[in-house]
Amino acid sequence: MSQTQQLAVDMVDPEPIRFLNAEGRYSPSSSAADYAAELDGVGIEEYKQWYRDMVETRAFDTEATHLQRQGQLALWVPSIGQEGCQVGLAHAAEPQDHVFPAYREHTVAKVRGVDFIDMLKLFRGFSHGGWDVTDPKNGNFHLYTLVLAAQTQHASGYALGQLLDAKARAAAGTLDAGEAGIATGEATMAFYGDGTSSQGDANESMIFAASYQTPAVFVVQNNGWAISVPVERQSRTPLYRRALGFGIRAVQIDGNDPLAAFAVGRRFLRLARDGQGPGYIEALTYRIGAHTTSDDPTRYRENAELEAWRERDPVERMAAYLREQGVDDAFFAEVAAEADRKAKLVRDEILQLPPPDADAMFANVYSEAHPRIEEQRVWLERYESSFETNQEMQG
Ligand SMILES: Cc1ncc(C[n+]2csc(CCOP(=O)(O)OP(=O)(O)O)c2C)c(N)n1
Ligand SMILES: [Mg+2]
Repeated sequence: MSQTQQLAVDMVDPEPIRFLNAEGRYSPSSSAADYAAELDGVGIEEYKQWYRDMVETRAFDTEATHLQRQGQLALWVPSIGQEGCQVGLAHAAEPQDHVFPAYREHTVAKVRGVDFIDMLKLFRGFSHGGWDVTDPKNGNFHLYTLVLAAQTQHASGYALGQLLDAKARAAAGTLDAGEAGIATGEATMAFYGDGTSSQGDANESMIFAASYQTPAVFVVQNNGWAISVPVERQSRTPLYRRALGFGIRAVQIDGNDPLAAFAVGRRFLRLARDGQGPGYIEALTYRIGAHTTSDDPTRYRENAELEAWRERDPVERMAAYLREQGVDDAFFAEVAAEADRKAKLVRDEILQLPPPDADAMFANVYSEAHPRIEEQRVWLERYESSFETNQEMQG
């Protein structure tokens, strides 16, 4: 056995932090006790909203997959199965916090205020990003990033900026520096996947966060797979231990338990805002669907694994918890009907959107005119108009 394997075996991991068991019963793991107070003040209305967010996003997600299958989207990235950690973490964030997603964070996007229709625009090729990050309605939710780990650098840099701004305010005497560090009053959360944790960018981002003690919280949704590569091939240790190696506080949570995600997210974000440095949350979850609509997971994973995770579905778990609290059938029926209504609305709206102006793709490359880009624009214009000429000739 190599030394690396030996080290991995020697350290004992605490149980992942969990409040709801697989059946949705309140049954905290030993590691959860320290976080229970973070749920104080969260009442049944909040829990019902979390459930609604998950169900509406799932209905939208399913509709988006249908749209792709019907040729209306170029690609779709399903998030079914991962709504639990997303809903908890999204609600743990404060309005002033910033969120840098990968591409599968549809529940987080929804909670922060992004419209479903805007989430589809990118995948229909109708927009370079989908939504306006500077519009306050979109909750500081930055653009989806398909280049793995690029967003971890954006997030780490943004958090450094939050810290430097706070330092400048402290120097100007408008902010109390506090004893533990500089309280920024706002934090940055970066989402990425288990596979992405192997990228250099993700690791460099953690070095910056640790060295400068920035208010960054890294969230790794460990869904077991990077397309067809299992997480065991990516790492000889549980992923959260890597963050410990960088000197970042890190824990592992049950990623299908919205309560655990909320409690740990709330604590880590608050510590970050208070000047106590960065955090790292490894959420153990599973993607129930394909990696994207271009993938066929039956080629690389076992049905038994999928079924075992279906048993731990975050939406079902939350429903069971709500029922235990006395929430009745009428609520669940109303949520289901509203989710269907919104999914249908998105379908109708996306099909009616006018196609974008082709010039926009050239206009957005450089801030000023560029001869090569102009050459390409003219070429496309001529090419497009050649069809009109042909049609006229045929007519
Ligand atoms: C820099 C870069 N390399 C490779 C890819 C191709 N790619 C897209 S998704 C993916 C797997 C990512 O897995 P993970 O980080 O676990 O996220 P998940 O898709 O499971 O949410 C790969 C290799 C890419 N988009 N960007
Ligand atoms: Mg993954």
